[in-house]
This record gives sequence, C-alpha cells and structure tokens, in this order.
Amino acid sequence: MSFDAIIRGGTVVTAADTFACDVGIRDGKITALGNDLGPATTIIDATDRLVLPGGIDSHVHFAQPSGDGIVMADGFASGTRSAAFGGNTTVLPFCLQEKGQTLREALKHYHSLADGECHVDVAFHLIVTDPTEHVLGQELPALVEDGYTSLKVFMTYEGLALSDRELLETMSVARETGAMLMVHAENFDAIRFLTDRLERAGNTAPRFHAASRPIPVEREATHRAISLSELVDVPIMIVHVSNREAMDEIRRAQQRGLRVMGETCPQYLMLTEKDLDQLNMEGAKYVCSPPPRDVASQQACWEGLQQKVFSVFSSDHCPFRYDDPKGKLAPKGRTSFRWVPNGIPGVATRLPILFSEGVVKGRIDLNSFVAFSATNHAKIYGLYPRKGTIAVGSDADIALWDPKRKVTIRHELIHDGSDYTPYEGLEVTGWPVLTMVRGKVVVDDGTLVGSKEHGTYLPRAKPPAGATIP
Ligand code: DUC
Ligand code: ZN
Ligand code: ZN
Repeated sequence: MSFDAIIRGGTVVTAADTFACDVGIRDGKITALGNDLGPATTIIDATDRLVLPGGIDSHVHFAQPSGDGIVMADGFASGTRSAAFGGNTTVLPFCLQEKGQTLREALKHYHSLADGECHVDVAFHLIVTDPTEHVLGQELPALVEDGYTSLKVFMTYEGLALSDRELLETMSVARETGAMLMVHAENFDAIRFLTDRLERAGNTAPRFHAASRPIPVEREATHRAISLSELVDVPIMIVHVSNREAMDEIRRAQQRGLRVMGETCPQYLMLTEKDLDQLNMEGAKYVCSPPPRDVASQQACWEGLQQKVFSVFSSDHCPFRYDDPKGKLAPKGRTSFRWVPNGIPGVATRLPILFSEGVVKGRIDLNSFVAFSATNHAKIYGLYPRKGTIAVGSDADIALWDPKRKVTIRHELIHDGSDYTPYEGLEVTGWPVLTMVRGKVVVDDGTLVGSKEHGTYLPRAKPPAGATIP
C-alpha cells in the first residue's frame, strides 16, 4: 500500500485514546494507522507533536447582516482562513433567514457567498426567524432530508426573536424531522425593559451592555427553553452559556433525564464585564451576548466543562472591526450600547486558549480537549465519523500541535478580517503548527499554503437518535 502522505513519529490523540502511531493518508482519507507504514509521496515529521483531529467550530458567523450600516468583518474567505490558522478544519456558520424570505432563498444566498471561498470545510445551521406554515410544514422537513440538519432559534433580538408559541412549533418540527435545535436563551422583554431604563438614566456607555442583560435574563430564558423542549420532547443545545445559574438549569435538566446539551465559549472563560468598562469606546471591543460576567462565572464554566454539563466548546466568532464606522465605532453605537454591534472574533484563538488554559493548566485532560473541540461537534451535528476523529476511513483533517510552543497572542497571528483580538497579549502554551484538510496542508507553520477553493460544503446526517450527550 502506498500513501500520498504519512504523518510520522507523532502522538495521536482522539476523544478516547492517546497513542504513538503514524498516520497514512490517501485520497484525502486516513487509510492506515500503525508503524513502518512504508513509502509515501510526502513524509510529515511529527516528532514531539500531537496529532489531533482538526478543530470543528460549530458556532461561527460569517457575512451575516447585522444592522443598519454595520458590516461583519469576515466573509467566508477570511473567516475560514482564520479558522485554519487556529487549527480548525471544519466550521459551521449560520444561514440567517430574513423575515419574508424562504429558507431556500436564504440558503441560495449563503451558498453563493461561500462557493469557492472556503479554506476549510463548511456546513450551515439554519436560523429560523419566520416560521410560517410553509417554512415549518414544507421547507424545513425537506431541507433536513437534504442534509441541513440543525436549526438555531432566538429568544431575543428585534427581527429574530420567536414567541413561545413559535418556539414550540419550531421545536415540534425539529422533533419530527430529527434536526438538532440550538437555542439563544435570553429574555427579550427583560432586555428591552432594562435597556430603556438604563438609557433614560443616561447610562449609555458600552459597559452598560452587561447591565442590560444580567444573569437572570439568561437563566430565565434557559429555564423556559428547557421547559418548552420538555413539552415537545425534543433534544436542544443551549448555546453560549455564560454563568453558573444557566449552567445549573442545564445540569438539572440532564439529571432529570432530559436531552439538553450546553455549549460554552472562550469569552466566558477569559473575559469579565470589567473588560467592557474602559476609557472612551474601548469597551465596545468586548460587547457580545450573553455578556462576559465575573470570575465566579468563569469558574462555573470551567466546572461545566470538567463535569461534562457542556458538550461543546465553540468560538461564537462574530467579528466586527473596532476602528471602523461599519463596526464597533459605528456613529449610532457612540450614542448608546444598544447600537454597538454584538459579537467578538475568536475562531483562531479558541483552540490555543482551551489547550493552554485547560490542558496545560491541568483543568481538563487531552482527550476531553479533543472531545470539546472536535469530536462532540461532529457527533452532535451529524458529521461523525467522517469528521472529528482520527480513524481509518475518516477524512484526513488534522491539526499538528506543538504542545510546548509559547505564543503571545497578537492580532497579526489571527488572519481574520477584524482589526483586533480580545485576547491581545495573552500568553498561551501550545499552538497549531500545521492544519490539514482532507489530506491537503492548508496552513504550514504560520504560512497559508492552501487555497480558498479547497474547502467544501458538507451535507450532514441527522444526529443519532437517543445519543444526544456524547
Ligand atoms: N448570538 C450569537 O450567537 N452570536 C453573536 C451574537 C448573539 O447574540
Ligand atoms: Zn446567539
Ligand atoms: Zn453566535
């Protein structure tokens, strides 16, 4: 047997095992695991390296409309490029249905933006904002069969929020079709009430963003989403969980046997609301929702990972430029936090942060790192075992990792379309030194060597019934 490439001399890590072994690759697939595999066109030396499944980031936003005059900093080319620099081989961005649009129209638009523009592989979640009879009765069931097997619903935001009745109707379709349902859980009316009150008192600086959506706003909506999903008997994923109270709602649901999963993100481990409290508009760099909380909440989110209340760790990469009137410094944003675009970049820093703060600091083990960063995403969103593991028959999607390399995070390492990183100056230990997508090297030691034609769209299976919590 001959190979296109052999990754030789490394330590392979999966969600289950860690072992010294070479990886043989042919036609974009892993075709052998073993030693003395024989000849190959290319030998990649992995001495002192970890050979990890490429990261899967199941929560990123590219090219999403974000309000009047606001432009997201990443389209598919720069977003997937940044993902590759961060050791990711698959990303799952959102396809946003705008009111009055059909899901098929929305998908056509996002496919046209992504086609030929992706450095890594891509699949779409559908954001349902207009759950008409046609959408729920006809489009969604057909699209799930076509491989669009996950949806996101919002409980807040003008133009996005669904009523409880609409949530229930959409959940019913998720149940009938077997699609995975992601929920953004914050109470819309509570946020509107608090925002109006803050503005009336003249509290309009970016730091008041956090005060406009405190923990009870998230806890209540998390509880309500879980209760509604219980009525319908459908699995759900509560995304971007920021604090103990919301995490405890998920834990309690799991203890009661409900199929409720949770996701947390780097910003909830690394940032606090103090980051929003800076001179002038600097705090706008950290405006995201839910907002970063406090040190106790960071600790709770670590516990959520350690105790496997959370099954995935995603970036929620939602990038806007800072020094830009189409971004964080939009003229309206200076008048109130209400208008500061919501979201922060993070697709390139997710894995180094979890590795350094999690594995190197002894909070989680290496196999859990792989589970949280790749394998569980693949399992939950219908890509496993093609993606998310190192096994014979899987795609050769690999992040070669130098576990000892010390790097100070600087924006120039990120290669996205934004002009800052919230983690500027953070020192991490461990860094992805090579990213391979389906057998092709995309980033080699800090140099982009892949092309934006290489990434492909991935139709997905339904998540396996009953096996909702990896
Ligand atoms: N929700 C997200 O998932 N991303 C960015 C902003 C938001 O509210
Ligand atoms: Zn959200
Ligand atoms: Zn998001």
